[in-house]
Amino acid sequence: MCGAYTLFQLWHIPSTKLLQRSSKLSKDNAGSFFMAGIEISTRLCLRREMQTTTCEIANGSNVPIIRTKQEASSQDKTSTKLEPVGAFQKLPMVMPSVDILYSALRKAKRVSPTKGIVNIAKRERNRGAKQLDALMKELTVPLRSYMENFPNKKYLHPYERSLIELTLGDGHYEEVLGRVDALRKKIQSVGKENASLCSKSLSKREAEERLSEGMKKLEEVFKLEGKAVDDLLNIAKTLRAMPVVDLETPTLCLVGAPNVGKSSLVRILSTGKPEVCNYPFTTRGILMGHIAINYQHFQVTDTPGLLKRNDEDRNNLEKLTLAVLTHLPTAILYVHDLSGECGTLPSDQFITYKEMRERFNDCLWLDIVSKCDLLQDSPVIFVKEDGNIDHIEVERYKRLGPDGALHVSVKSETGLNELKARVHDLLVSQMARIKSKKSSLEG
Ligand SMILES: Nc1nc2c(ncn2[C@@H]2O[C@H](COP(=O)(O)OP(=O)(O)OP(=O)(O)O)[C@@H](O)[C@H]2O)c(=O)[nH]1
Ligand SMILES: [Mg+2]
Repeated sequence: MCGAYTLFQLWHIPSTKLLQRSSKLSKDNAGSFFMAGIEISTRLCLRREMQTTTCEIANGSNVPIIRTKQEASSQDKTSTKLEPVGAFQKLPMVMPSVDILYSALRKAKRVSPTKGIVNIAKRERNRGAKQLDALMKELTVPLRSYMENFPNKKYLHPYERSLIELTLGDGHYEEVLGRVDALRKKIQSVGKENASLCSKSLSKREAEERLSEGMKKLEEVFKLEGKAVDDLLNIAKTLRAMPVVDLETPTLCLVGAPNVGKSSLVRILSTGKPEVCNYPFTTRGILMGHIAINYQHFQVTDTPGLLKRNDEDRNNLEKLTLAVLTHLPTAILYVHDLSGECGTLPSDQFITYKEMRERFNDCLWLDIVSKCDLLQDSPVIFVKEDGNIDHIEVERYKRLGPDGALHVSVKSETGLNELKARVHDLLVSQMARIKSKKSSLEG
């Protein structure tokens, strides 16, 4: 008997259904399954980073293509594999702009003039200049701290960099930080200008007027541009909510065309409960789950489906899948649906599969033909003598899937025990790879 802990972390375009589902990862996640004849009991693990979270994915085609093919797999996998991730969990807390403003106004108004100034006009202009200076500082200090503590995107792990681009939209992160900094500079200049004017007042009345005008101007500027701070707050919330990935923990990544049964298999392999529906792109983001077998910890990610098309035409959901494969040390469980149910022709699945296989050829890999309850028994392949090799390969694929693929069915439970056993082996091999990579880097 061995323990297994599983919990799922969702990261996807919000849908009410998913949000509801994602918020109740609770005791009903507990369960058990059999692997290679051994019963594996599953329990809930309450680690903070395994909590279910959601975030929005940017729409539109303005998001850059993730680096492609050899560039992606060779460079990123080798050079960045063990770089730290987790920058999103260290982001500073951002105060809503309205809170910054009202707290700054309150504090500034409490500032009294320097003691010992007897002349009333002098005292008043001293008070005015000091209050305007205080207001300027109270408004700019938090903004400066955000500028210093939000990481520069270019120093992030490439996986986190991709997440920023794909979830927020390309350039949005930098644009918002730029607006926050511009606001800081504007407040600084308006504050200095008005404090200086106030300090030159010739009478008490003039000093009072200049103080009041200065306060009003600073307030106006902050109100006008303060949305930048609120946008930054939303960015921080979104990024902080992203699933925490541990680069040293073996990860199984389920990949395949939309609607082929990836999430259904994830539900079998872990106690995570991603949504399963009979339409493409049900899974609208990366779902990060955890399994522990024999006291070993593994991560599982369910990903959006990949269609047969060029990278330039891929939507952000597909790009997320590629980002995971490109930047995380994953083993791949590639799911093929030959039943005709999923909406992508087997011949098209074959083309995408070949491309992915070539692109991520360093990854440990397991092929699964899903929904085998819908397939005819004992498929027979008739090969004509004059058949062209490519054609034979496709025909063979359409009936059997790739060589060595395991045929499984979630519905009839065919092949599931073998699948679990093979997944375990795969993840253990992935663990050995990670360890050897780590020791070669350390040595
Ligand atoms: N007959 C049969 N149907 C299955 C099997 N596995 C999954 N399905 C059905 O296939 C449909 C798609 O399943 P999902 O698990 O949501 O597929 P997916 O690949 O995660 O889909 P996307 O998230 O949209 O990419 C659902 O209607 C499932 O009930 C199976 O073994 N047999
Ligand atoms: Mg799915």
